[in-house]
Amino acid sequence: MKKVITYGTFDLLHYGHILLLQRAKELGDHLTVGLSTDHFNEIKGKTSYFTYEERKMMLEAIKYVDLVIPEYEWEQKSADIQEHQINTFVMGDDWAGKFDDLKQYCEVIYLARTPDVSTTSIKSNLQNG
Ligand code: C2G
Repeated sequence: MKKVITYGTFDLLHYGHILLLQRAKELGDHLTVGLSTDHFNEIKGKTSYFTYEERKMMLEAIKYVDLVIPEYEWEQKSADIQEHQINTFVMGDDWAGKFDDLKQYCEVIYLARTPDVSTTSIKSNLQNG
């Protein structure tokens, strides 16, 4: 079984997230998502609209997602990859190059971001009407 992992906040879930998850799942048979906890969001300088539990429930409802685990810190990825016997690590290409150190553990793939949609733009569009 080919196992894939990706990480993120996935707040205000939108089609850019879904297209990332769909393409990530196409790279294997099983997709694990490392979901940023509310505390890790603070470390990342993000505040999510939905709580970790709410975001986790929504991700678990997506047919491409097989397992959701908490992402507590930047440094946990190599341990996750080894513990979960991951073959492929995937991120959107806004992260291109940032996780190349993981190539010693698994395949690292950066997928093109979906243009013209982001949680930030959704929030600002709603605020500005
Ligand atoms: N994404 C995308 N297209 C968009 C928006 C997001 O492909 N229009 C992808 C991002 O590139 C990322 C994933 O969807 O791979 C989740 O996006 P975020 O929730 O914004 O994740 P981020 O805050 O970048 O967290 O340790 C890694 C971090 O947790 C990544």
